[in-house]
This record gives sequence, C-alpha cells and structure tokens, in this order.
Amino acid sequence: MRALVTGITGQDGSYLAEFLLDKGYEVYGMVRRSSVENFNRIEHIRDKLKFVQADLLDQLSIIDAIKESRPDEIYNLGAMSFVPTSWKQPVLTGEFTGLGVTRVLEAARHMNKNVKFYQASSSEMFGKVREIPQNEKTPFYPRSPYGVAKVYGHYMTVNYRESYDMFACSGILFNHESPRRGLEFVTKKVTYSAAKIKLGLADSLYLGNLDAKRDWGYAEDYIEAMWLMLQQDTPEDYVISTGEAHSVEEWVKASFQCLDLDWGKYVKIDKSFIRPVDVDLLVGDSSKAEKKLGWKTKVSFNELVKIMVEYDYNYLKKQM
Ligand code: NAP
Ligand code: F7E
Repeated sequence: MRALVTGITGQDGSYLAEFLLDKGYEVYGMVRRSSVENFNRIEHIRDKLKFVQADLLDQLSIIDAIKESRPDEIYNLGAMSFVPTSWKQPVLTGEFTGLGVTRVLEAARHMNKNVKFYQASSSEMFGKVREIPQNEKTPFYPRSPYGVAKVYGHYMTVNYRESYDMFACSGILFNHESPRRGLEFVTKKVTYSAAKIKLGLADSLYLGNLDAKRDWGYAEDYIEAMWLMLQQDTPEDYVISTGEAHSVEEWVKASFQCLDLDWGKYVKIDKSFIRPVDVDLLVGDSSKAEKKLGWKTKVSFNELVKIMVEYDYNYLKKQM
C-alpha cells in the first residue's frame, strides 16, 4: 500500500507516518519548499520516507505529487492550523485550510478516482456549540476564519463523496496533543513553560482565557482513527474525542502540580492572548467511532498532562 500524507512535518503527520510505516506502507510526504528544512518531527524516520515537493496553494504541484506517489490513500493533514493566526491572515487561511482541500480532491479525482481520501476536519467547526456533547449530526457554528475554512473543506469532502462516488471521509477530531505539539498551542505552551520555571529558566507564564473548556486527547491515539476510517467498506464521517471537557485552568493546575509548583504564583493574564471571540466549550461524543471503528481513546487527561510535562522537563534539562 502507498499513502500520500500532506502536512507530514506537523504533529499529526509525523505520528501518522510512523504508524503507516509500521503497517508496511510506502509513505510519501508532501512538503513545501522552505529556506530552512523543517523535518525535526520526522528526522528519526526520514530515511524510510519518500518526499514530494508541493504546496496546497499550487494545483499543478499537487497533481504532480499524486502522479509521482500513485497513492492508494491520501491523508490531507496540511493546513494553517493555529486559530489566532487565522484572524490575522483570513484569506491565506482560506486558501490553505479551505481551498487546499478542493485542490487535493480535484487532483485525486482527475488522477485516480478510486483513491481513498481522508480530510482533517476539526471540532472548531462546532464553535458556538448547538448541543452538548457534539456528534456527527450537530450543526456547525464556526467562530474563527480557521473554523469557517474547515467547514468549507468538510463539505467539499462530503460533496466529492456524493457527487463523484469517491471514498472520501472527514474525521472531525477534537483537540489532540503530544510532546510534538507546536509551542504556541496552549497545552504545550503551559507544559513547556512550567518545566522552564521548575528548572529556573523562566519565572512567569502569560496566558489568555483560562475558562475555555476543551476535549483534549492524545495525538497518537487519534492517528489510528484516521487510518481506520479508510479501512471501512463505506466512506463516512466520524467524531473523534475523549468525551471529557477540562478548562484551560485545569490544564495549567495539573501541569504545575506535576512539578510540585503552585501555578497561582507564576501564571499571569495577558489580554493580547484573548481572541476576538472564543469557543467556550467543546466536548465530543465518539460513540459512532466506538461502535463502527472499534476506536476508543486510551490516554486520560492526567496521563496526557504527565506525558507532556515529563517530556518537556527532560528535554530542557538535557539542553542545560
Ligand atoms: P500542524 O502541526 O500545524 O501541522 C500542519 C502541517 O501543514 C505542517 O506539516 C505544515 O507544513 C503543513 N502546511 C501548512 N501549510 C501548507 C501548505 N500551504 N502546503 C503544504 N503543507 C502545508 O497541525 P497538526 O496539529 O498536525 O494538525 C494536522 C491537521 O489536523 C491540520 O489540518 C489541523 O488543522 C487539523 N486538526 C488538528 C487538530 C489538533 O488538535 N491537532 C484537531 C482537529 C484538526 P510546514 O511544516 O511546512 O509548516
Ligand atoms: O487554544 C485558550 C484559547 O490554541 C485552546 C488547533 O489544533 O484545536 C486547536 O485549536 C484554548 C482556547 O487550541 C492561551 O483561547 C488561553 O480557548 O491550544 P489552542 P484551539 O484554538 O482549541 C482545534 C481542534 C484545531 O482544529 C486547531 O487546529 O486555550 N488559551 N491562553 C490560549 N491559547 C493559546 N494558544 N495561547 C494562550 O496563551
């Protein structure tokens, strides 16, 4: 089996590449040209991967990437994925995160309509939630240019499935984290800063809205769900989540507690991290995935905090 993964240099792409290699896939990563190589998350497996240079903004380069890799499965994980940046660059976000999906679908349709396609949709599409918990039937109400772009990508995936009978699935994944999470996302920002404080490398941490609640799972668990969706007899969309919501404050408390630190002494609010509007509460209902895919989250909230805090602490200590 051959897979083409867009966004292979990202958090999810790196775990998915490992997972597919273990399953015996030939894995092609689509990477965009950069003046400085950005392979740190896949450095340990780079010799086993094949790379095709392309950009989600460039239709012909995607066609070439598919021509060269001749994939049985395409995982479209590439996107501008940081919500605050989507207000600063709404048009570019629409291009990468929204239209990029259509470019990959169009290329796939013209090159090989039988290819299986996975779209990385997001719980951000639920935004100002219409019901609690959110499932595959919950209406969308996105609250950021990122969320809006994801809704577009989601419906294009559904549309290509229904219009062209393509095996196209959309995984509506709730927040998932890991030691490989980008430093600007709140979970990693907190665990990394708490570790720095413990080691005497920092004395404070500035955050925005501590009341927002998220359904945080472990990225490695969630990767398996992507693959499972493409192994079914029929293409469908699935919500992937833990079913538990915790506030940012709870994440902060748990992270500092892991290092025997009193978070109240170090955490300060900086209004610049507060968004024009926030998503107050996300909590998913994955019973469909549980029933049809046999998928279930394995890592609990406290285990996830511990994995990330320990990783960051050990990493920073080694650098000293
Ligand atoms: P990430 O770490 O930010 O990785 C994003 C990837 O997209 C990177 O490899 C990046 O490449 C690539 N990319 C960005 N713009 C591109 C372009 N124009 N052409 C080609 N590649 C481009 O994101 P992640 O956390 O792994 O998430 C993977 C996907 O799942 C994203 O679509 C995200 O929106 C979605 N998602 C994530 C979560 C979550 O909680 N993590 C939840 C739901 C959905 P560079 O390295 O070159 O920047
Ligand atoms: O924010 C609050 C912030 O940036 C979580 C992406 O992977 O998941 C992610 O999007 C919450 C928000 O993730 C800070 O206001 C407080 O309420 O870690 P985040 P996100 O926006 O939920 C979804 C599912 C995706 O699809 C996205 O690609 O934390 N918060 N203080 C903060 N957030 C950040 N980043 N920084 C702070 O200082």
